[in-house]
Amino acid sequence: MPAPITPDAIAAANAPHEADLKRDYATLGERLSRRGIDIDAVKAKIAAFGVAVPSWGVGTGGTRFARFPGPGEPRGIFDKLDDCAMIHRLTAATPTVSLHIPWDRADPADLKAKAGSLGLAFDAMNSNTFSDAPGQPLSYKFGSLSHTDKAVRAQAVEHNLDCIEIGRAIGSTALTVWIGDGSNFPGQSHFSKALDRYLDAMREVYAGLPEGWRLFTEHKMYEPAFYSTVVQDWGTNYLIASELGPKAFCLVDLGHHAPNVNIEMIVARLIRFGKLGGFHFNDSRYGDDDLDAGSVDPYRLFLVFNELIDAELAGTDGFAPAHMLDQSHNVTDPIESLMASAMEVQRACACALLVDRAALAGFQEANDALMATTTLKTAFRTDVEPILAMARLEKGAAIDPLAAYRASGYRAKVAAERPAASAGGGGIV
Ligand code: LRH
Ligand code: MN
Ligand code: MN
Repeated sequence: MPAPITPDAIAAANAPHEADLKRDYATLGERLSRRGIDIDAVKAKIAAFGVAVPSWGVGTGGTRFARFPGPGEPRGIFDKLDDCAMIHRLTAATPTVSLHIPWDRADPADLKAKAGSLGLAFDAMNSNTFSDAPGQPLSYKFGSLSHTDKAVRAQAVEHNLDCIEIGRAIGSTALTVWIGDGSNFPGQSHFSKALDRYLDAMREVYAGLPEGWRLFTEHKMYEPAFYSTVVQDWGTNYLIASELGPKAFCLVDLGHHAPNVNIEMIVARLIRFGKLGGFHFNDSRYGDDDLDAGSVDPYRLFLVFNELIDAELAGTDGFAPAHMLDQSHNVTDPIESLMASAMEVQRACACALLVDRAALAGFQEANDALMATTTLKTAFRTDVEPILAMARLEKGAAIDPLAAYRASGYRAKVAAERPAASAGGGGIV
């Protein structure tokens, strides 16, 4: 096991930056107080904010064409948890890990013990019926929960119930279901019958939810199916969550929409009807690119958080969306990318907390379009880095996590212990 970075090493990395940070924080605090904002209150919110790391994100994902593994690729879930712990120690922003079964299958007692020893807990479980596990009796080539064959559907239901069992044993309280079911040719699949079969199967999964659990259904417009997809957009997802019942909610993966779709508005709609379950944060330019959160369009991420903070301040009943990352890394060290993304999500949240909501409401009422949009821009343009860094410092994390990570030599250490992974074909979707 690699030596995790110690509090002393983090303190040593922080020492040369501390005085500057304190000055920057005080200056920003003064500027914000002129706007009627208490910087310490914003910092407290950020300190309490966490986003889950996807276990699959700490490995090199690859594309449909190739995978170029980096040094020190995790060999399995226990190595992945070590990497996740590194991310959390340096950022104090990722206290939980979201597992994918069967990729992360292991004895639940061992999973729980390992995570506990690293100070981590588990977020939503993710089932996988979009690929065939070795030795699996029936194939998902033509679908899973919506398959025409009842036996395949039953196998997929059983897998989801199994994920719930594992989740229950390790302290998770949610199951995320994304299926790749769909068709490649017009006429290949009967749209309504496929959806009905999916709903029937999901009713069985829903019936297996333990007390206090939530079920997240995740939509995605296309891929791997290229003509039609069973759970293709937020509208269908909303209908599904409504059909299933009060424990079912929609999960919004930012990369799963048509180009130009107004994602923040979808978020607002789902909030309005009490069906927003949570997020898979990432960024994209073309499709489900799974790029680092906020790396392409940070303003969109901010606009999503603008809706979330608006709902939180309005005291929307039972509002508790799950925040998770879902990324795939091909050209960066995954630990660095995940740290950067967690901080981008925090940044979007902090900026959204700075929006002058009374002013915005006034401009909206008065139809003052320019001042309304300027109100959002004023918040977005504020450099909140001192708030994020101070929250990290006070929690024993790094002022500059990327620099501290590079200085730690962690990647070289794990590369010495973990055998080099072989390059190969396509990765995850
Ligand atoms: C599908 C998806 C879904 C899967 C993950 C690996 O594209 O976003 O969340 O579980 O990728
Ligand atoms: Mn996703
Ligand atoms: Mn995806």
